[in-house]
Amino acid sequence: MKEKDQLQVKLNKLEMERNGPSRFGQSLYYLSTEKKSWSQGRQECRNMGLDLAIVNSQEEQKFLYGLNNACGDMWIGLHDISTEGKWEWVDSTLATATYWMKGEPNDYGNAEDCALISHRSTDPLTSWNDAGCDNYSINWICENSTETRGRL
Ligand SMILES: [Ca+2]
Ligand SMILES: [Ca+2]
Ligand SMILES: [Ca+2]
Repeated sequence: MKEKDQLQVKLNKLEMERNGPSRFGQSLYYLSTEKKSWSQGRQECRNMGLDLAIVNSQEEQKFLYGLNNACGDMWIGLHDISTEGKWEWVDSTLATATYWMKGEPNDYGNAEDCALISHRSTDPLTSWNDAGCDNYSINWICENSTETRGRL
């Protein structure tokens, strides 16, 4: 990596740490201050040795919904990039419990493979939407779980 790129990675890290972390259960979460695509957001998490957030319980889902005071959309670590309609987490486990909004996931234009938490729904337990992974810029949530920390 070029020196300038490394500096940018460091800056982004500092920026995210300034905005967090928030704690819930055994995990720490960093809500981004910037808005980026799912793919870029995921890369930012990985630059911190983390990954996008994985929703393991209803309680965690409610907590994550409440993370963004500005009420914007937030990327989570869920996608159906490998097989259309097969939603998997960034740790390759299949999503069993899901919290989609009514009518979602709709794979609009056959081009929506990444999941976000939306505040268009007022119910945290029906607030997911699928959107394009590379052409929609919103906030994202990195999670530092005990599993991640075990790997570091
Ligand atoms: Ca989690
Ligand atoms: Ca899809
Ligand atoms: Ca959608």
